[in-house]
Amino acid sequence: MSHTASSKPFRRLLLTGAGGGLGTLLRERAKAWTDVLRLSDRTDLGAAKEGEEIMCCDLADHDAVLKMCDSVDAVLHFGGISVEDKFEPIMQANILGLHHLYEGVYKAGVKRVIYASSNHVTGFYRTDELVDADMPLRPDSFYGVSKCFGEALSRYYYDRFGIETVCLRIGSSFPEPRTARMMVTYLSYDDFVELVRRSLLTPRVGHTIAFGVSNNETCWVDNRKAAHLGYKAKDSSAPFADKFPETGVRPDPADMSTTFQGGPFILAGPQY
Ligand code: NAI
Ligand code: 15L
Repeated sequence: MSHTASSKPFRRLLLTGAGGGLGTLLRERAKAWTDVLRLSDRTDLGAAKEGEEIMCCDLADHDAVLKMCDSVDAVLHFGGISVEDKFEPIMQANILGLHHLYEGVYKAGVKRVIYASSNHVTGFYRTDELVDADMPLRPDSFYGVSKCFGEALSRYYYDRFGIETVCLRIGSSFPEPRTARMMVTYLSYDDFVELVRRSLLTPRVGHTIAFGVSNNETCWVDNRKAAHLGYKAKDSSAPFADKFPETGVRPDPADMSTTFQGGPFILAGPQY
């Protein structure tokens, strides 16, 4: 994972979704790991700053995605639809787009991808269950289903071609928790960056599923199968307890979104 031209571990990293919430954070923080940070999104990213190059495209554009992957050492894939939506846009960005990305990664000889999966691949587990990486997927939305596809596709590229991926099942990574549920799923920005750093720099990751949560008082996930990453959360949602004294969710038999870990995504899906 290292090269000799500079003290940084990578020569060129690709960051997709660079205009989004987590992408904007990584645009600043990932520069510590690479000589050149290649940024991509379908939205305008402004002018390239020092140490950056910009190659914007839509993930649904096959040829552009293949070009975007050329000459990169590893990919931080944070682009795509990040909430529940109609199936068509999710399919274009998160399913077709992901296939384009892995074709590009294969053709460019990229060795590792850090893939933004989501807690919504297991959102249909109840809030009194502890979920680990080997339990069957139980997506809670079309969005969650698309992230299951990403986990399966990356597994296939590892088994078939040895391309390593760390699938980060991110909880809720925002400056602070926004709801009582997020007191459980909160991942602070610093913990998020540390999890990404370890996912990139751990010498061998194979195909790893890691849950992205801070050290919150209530926890719905068991991260022991990602112990080789050495990730130890430093932050917690506890300082926000005054805002959300009813941490978690109070189950209400009349409202499915309170019974399952996926919360509002449970009811956001198709309205037939
Ligand atoms: P975001 O919605 O702020 O950023 C996503 C970016 O992807 C946007 O800038 C958007 O323009 C871009 N994008 C969407 N469709 C695209 C397409 N077809 N082609 C190219 N770019 C496209 O989301 P956020 O919060 O930054 O999340 C980043 C990733 O992490 C997403 O994949 C999301 O699903 C995942 N994630 C985030 C969580 C969080 O708490 N922030 C929780 C779980 C997963
Ligand atoms: C996600 O997967 C979304 O990308 C993010 O916007 C949040 O809604 C998060 O899950 C969550 O569950 O809070």
